[in-house]
Amino acid sequence: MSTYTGKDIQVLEGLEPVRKRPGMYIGGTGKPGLHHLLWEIVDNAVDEATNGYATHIEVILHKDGRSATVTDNGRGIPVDRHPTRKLPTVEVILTTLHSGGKFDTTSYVTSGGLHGVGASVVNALSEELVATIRRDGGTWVQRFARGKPTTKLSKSADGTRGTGTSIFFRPDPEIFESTEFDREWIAEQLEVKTYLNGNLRILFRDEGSGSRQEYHHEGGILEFQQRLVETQKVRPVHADAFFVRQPTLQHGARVEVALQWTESPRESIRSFVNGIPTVDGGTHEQGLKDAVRSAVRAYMETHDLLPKKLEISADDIREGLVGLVSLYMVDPQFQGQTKEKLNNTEARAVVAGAVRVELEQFLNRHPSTGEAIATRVIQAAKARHASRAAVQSVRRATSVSHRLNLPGKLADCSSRDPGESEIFIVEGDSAGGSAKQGRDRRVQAILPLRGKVLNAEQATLKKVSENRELSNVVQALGCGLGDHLKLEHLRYHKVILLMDADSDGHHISTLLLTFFYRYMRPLIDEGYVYLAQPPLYRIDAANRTAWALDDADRAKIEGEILKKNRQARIEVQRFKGLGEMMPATLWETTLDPDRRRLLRISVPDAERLRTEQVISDLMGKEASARFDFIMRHAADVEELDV
Ligand code: 1YM
Repeated sequence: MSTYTGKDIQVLEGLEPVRKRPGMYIGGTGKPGLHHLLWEIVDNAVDEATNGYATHIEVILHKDGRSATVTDNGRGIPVDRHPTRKLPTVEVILTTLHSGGKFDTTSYVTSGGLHGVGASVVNALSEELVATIRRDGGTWVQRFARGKPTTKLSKSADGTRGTGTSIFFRPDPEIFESTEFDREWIAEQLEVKTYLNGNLRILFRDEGSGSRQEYHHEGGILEFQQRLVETQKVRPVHADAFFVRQPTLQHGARVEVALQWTESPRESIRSFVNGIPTVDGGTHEQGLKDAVRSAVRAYMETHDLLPKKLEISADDIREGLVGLVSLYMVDPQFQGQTKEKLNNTEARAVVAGAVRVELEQFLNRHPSTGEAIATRVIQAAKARHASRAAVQSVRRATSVSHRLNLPGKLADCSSRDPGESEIFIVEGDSAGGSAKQGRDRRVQAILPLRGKVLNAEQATLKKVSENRELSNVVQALGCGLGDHLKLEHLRYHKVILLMDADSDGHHISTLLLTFFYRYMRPLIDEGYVYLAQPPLYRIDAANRTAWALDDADRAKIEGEILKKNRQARIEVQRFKGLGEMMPATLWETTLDPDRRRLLRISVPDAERLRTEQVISDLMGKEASARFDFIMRHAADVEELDV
């Protein structure tokens, strides 16, 4: 292992460009950009650990929730004088862009490309940063503000034991939309790091809540794989997962893969390069897919398990697969908007080569597993053929004669202009009745739902199209679904879910949102989907009537009334359901565009991946988890006065 000294550094430029165009360096100035700062510093500490110099990492989220300290017990960033800059090396590292031996692949092997640039970018975008280094028997401290040193590097203590680096930073509110960190996200990402580096220990302390959590997963990605299968509540079709670790490959690469087929109707592959998630996949993921396709196909051919008349696609082979691939390589190149897609062409063959033969041998050595997987693949292929037929029938129903095929229960509006038209999807016939009478017929359509809404998360497209309630929704909206969705055929630009404010209502909303998310995603992306907010209470006092959405709202309104008149007689009526509300009341509180409040459902880009996770984690088999989901996520929804 070569060692690092000041002379390895290539000096490029100052930090002004980072503050001028932060997006170029961290992808954006929203929540992911903010957290990117933390990942950069953590990755430097993790690098020090994976290179064998550090064993412990501590991450502290400070009480303000807007600043953090990351500490490792590695060698400590060098404090010697930089030969050309006549400054301490640590100062050069923190104040110049692209500085650092990490680009010189001989001195640093495992850092994640873009992420190696890190520390100076974090410094540039922090209101304050303090580097504390223990090294050569002393403790050195230097402070910075917005990338510029505010003190010189000075020795603050002698006779220090041990070595290590500690970086405190507080992101700059002038740069970021918000500087508040998300503790759950941080905890989750730190834990993932420990799955990817089985030897690593990370201690996470949240001073806000006083909680401490140590992450350490010796089982590595195999353990991660099992955990994913458990949290997604999908049933595996074979007991033991496939696992392979190839520590020495061409191009200095090493790879680890874990795979398990499940009953889930979708595949879920997560990929990582040098311990960093590659959200958009890339060549390594492609290599894994190549290997899976050819190994499973070869196995099925050898054992004569391929049905004669059934055509089997690569997607069929991966249906239900929960897989992980973690690649370590020198000089990874990333592409795409957020630089989260691996681009190195050699990675495809490296990963495919590391997995293909091993996987085929695994199948041959475990015949019951091999057969279970083959059965799963055949089932997927059959379901695909059946669902293609189903989609075609839905398509016929929605496109050919648009108007003639509207569901019988729909009370349509008279306008034909989708831009001004709204559809309320209402739970139950009696609420539907009130809504039909109370609405503005010109632009408001009502579709009552009666039967059970299917949980789309667990169902195939065929099942979905057989569910009467969902197919009524699809027909009423008129735009088709899945790959065949045509937004220009959507008949209403506001699709509003109107449900009771109780747990049954939340449940139905959740099921419908899951369905939209999985099968009609563009509706959510375009901001066409809303939740109506019917009141829970009617409050009467002194000839005036007010409506409260929930208990907090009720307390607030009562407080206001009592402030005006301490003797006021207040009468409160709790609605048991929308069905018992008079049509006029429903209009006044919930339907009238001038007075109602709607929540628009949105999934910001950055949240997309996590939403994906939350949906599959929580929409699994357990009913109670589903309630949880909507209760917590109601707060994520953007509030609009429409
Ligand atoms: C809390 C963050 O940055 N630790 C850390 C960083 C470095 C070293 C040790 C280090 C590296 C080398 C030699 C070498 C460095 N990173 C860079 C740069 N923790 C944290 N711990 N001696 C110490 O690379 O050979 C330079 S030193 F610039 F590359 F990022």
